[in-house]
Amino acid sequence: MRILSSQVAEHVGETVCVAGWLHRVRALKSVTFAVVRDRAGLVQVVAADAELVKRLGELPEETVVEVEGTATANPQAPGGVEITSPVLRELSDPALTPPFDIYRPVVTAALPTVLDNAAVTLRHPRLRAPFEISAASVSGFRGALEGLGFTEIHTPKVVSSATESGANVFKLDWFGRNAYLAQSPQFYKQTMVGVFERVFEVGPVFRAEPHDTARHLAQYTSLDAELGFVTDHRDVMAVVRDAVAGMVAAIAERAPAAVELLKVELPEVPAEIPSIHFADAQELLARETDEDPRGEPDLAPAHERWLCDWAVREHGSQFLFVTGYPMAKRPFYTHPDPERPEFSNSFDLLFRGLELVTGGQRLHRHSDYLAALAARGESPEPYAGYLAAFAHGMPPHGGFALGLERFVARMTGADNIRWTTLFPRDLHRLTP
Ligand code: AMO
Repeated sequence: MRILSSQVAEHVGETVCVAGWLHRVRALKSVTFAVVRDRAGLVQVVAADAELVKRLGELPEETVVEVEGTATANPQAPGGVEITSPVLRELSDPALTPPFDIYRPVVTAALPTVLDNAAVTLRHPRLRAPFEISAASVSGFRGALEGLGFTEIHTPKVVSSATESGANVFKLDWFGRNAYLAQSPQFYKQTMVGVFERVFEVGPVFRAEPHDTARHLAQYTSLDAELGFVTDHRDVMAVVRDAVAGMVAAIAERAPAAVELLKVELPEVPAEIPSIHFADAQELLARETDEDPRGEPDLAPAHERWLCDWAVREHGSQFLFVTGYPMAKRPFYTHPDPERPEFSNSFDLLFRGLELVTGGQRLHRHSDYLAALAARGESPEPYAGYLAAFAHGMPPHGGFALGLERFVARMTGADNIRWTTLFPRDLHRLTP
């Protein structure tokens, strides 16, 4: 019976069979050591038989093999166990040599080489690890939201109108009609609050971002949630907190090897994440830095970084909510702050210097939507399907979206979110 490399130690003295990739072959005078890699890790195989030694000398690394032999304890072997007296079967053709040495612990290749050859280079344990953290994060997000009574939904990625303000939308031909790639599930998740009260979605979104930065992709994975019967944006922030805490806990639980390998420092998620109002953040920046951002409608990336450092110093938290962004910079569905209508009941969550989440309370009255669109000089016509939900009774609600690649990049210390994206799509990259 085939077992995983990590299970060999449990079968010392028995015949075992392991399948994987020939990770490394090292010939000594009398024996040859081969290391086989499978999804669970590595196991050493010791060949003494002259014919097998010769064959191992010829077989290129990355060839897919099956090895049957005796599980033998050896304190000197990695993991304290190895497979001796092996019989080796090739399960595929001899492999081509990878574009760079994927067997050395340190990654020496530059990002473009890694991305151009992702199907092979991501086999490097250090390059694969962020995706194990990514999978654990999504699992944690799902678990946290399901625990809070949210229903998972799947909404169309080809849509008939833009959802997020701005021109960064991909247009395509849909049987002769104009269509767009969804920038977010915003409209659909709000609409589904009218059906399920609480919904979430994990899916791809598309942004025709013309800028070439280490934190923007043209396609990324958005973790979205939306819930009804909120008092204001603070109820949404409490859900963000629980979702992020669930994600961090799931990384520790489900991806301990990746955490260890990448030396990930998992952050504490405070029971209540500190928050600062946008206007107060600007005052603080004006008072304590050389810059005076007051009057600007948004925070610059450098301001976000400074505020994150401030949150660590002041509150001992690596997470910081900035609330109350000016209405002028937020999409038309945003709910204003009833006390100060030039500001919104919205927020961003900053983490280790970067915006990770955007969210807020939404308008929920049909008449408010008509007024908001009119104020922006927009016709309600393209939004008819969306607006219908509000005409049929919609509770006060709000929600948020978290960018998965950014989350994993910040978690693993990657300097570019392309290290945490399997096949990045951006200004330049459409293949592989
Ligand atoms: P927003 O446009 O701010 O909000 O996006 C939410 C989060 O998604 C991530 N993100 C990106 N990640 C990679 N590449 C990009 N080009 C990119 N753009 C955004 C960020 C960001 O915080 N509908 C609203 C959310 C809501 O209010 O529910 C929205 O999409 O982490």
